Amino acid sequence: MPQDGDSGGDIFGPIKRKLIETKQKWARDGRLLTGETASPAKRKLPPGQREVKNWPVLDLGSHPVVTQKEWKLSVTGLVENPVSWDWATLMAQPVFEDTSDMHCVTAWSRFDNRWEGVSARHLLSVVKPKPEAKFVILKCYDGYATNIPLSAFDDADVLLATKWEGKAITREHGGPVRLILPKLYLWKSAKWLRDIRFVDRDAPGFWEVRGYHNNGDPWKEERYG
Ligand SMILES: Nc1nc2c(c(=O)[nH]1)N[C@H]1C(S)=C(S)[C@@H](COP(=O)(O)O)O[C@H]1N2
Ligand SMILES: [Mo]
Repeated sequence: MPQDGDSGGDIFGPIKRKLIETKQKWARDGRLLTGETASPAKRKLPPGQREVKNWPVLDLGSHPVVTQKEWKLSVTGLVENPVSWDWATLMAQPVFEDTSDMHCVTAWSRFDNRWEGVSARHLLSVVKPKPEAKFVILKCYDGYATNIPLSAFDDADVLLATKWEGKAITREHGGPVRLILPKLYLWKSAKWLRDIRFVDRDAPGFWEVRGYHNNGDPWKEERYG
């Protein structure tokens, strides 16, 4: 008696029968199965990183008190239009929103952070760096500094962030304004941002002169240099 799904081999002929047998063997062998799943737990992290759900605080230990009223950002150096922005001027710029990941050199990563602020590319369109400008030096209200190639600063996911997950960035995380540069380790994302300077020669910052890598790409594991 023919079973369901068995429409009687004879009408197919020997060639088709061979084909079906081959496919059946593949099915038994699990051919083309990767053993991977699309589960979120398998989402790719840079080498040596582990995922955290909280947001750790890391800095030199002093959390400067900078109110929105006191906050000022100067953008100088090799640019056509140097600017000094106060809070009201910053708020008058186009709002930029983006979701990105954070990778800290101390091996934690946090996926899908929703940021709001002013995009680096908008800032660049306002100040217009000169062709000689190759690096960006960031200085902060706690005395911290870090250096970034202009090519990394000039990216679609870089911003002067004022909000995280819809709320003002807290003082401990660098509020009122910090940089967010998702493609490099988080030490490049300067908190309590005060000064951005465009220069032609690189000037390693606080951690870069203390053994951290000058560039800091997590996917290349550029932790120490
Ligand atoms: N102004 C300033 N920015 C800073 C630092 C700092 O000490 N001062 N630490 C850096 C380092 S080493 C890290 S890992 C991140 C931590 O940011 P978070 O505390 O918001 O997680 O800030 C970076 N930006
Ligand atoms: Mo760090």
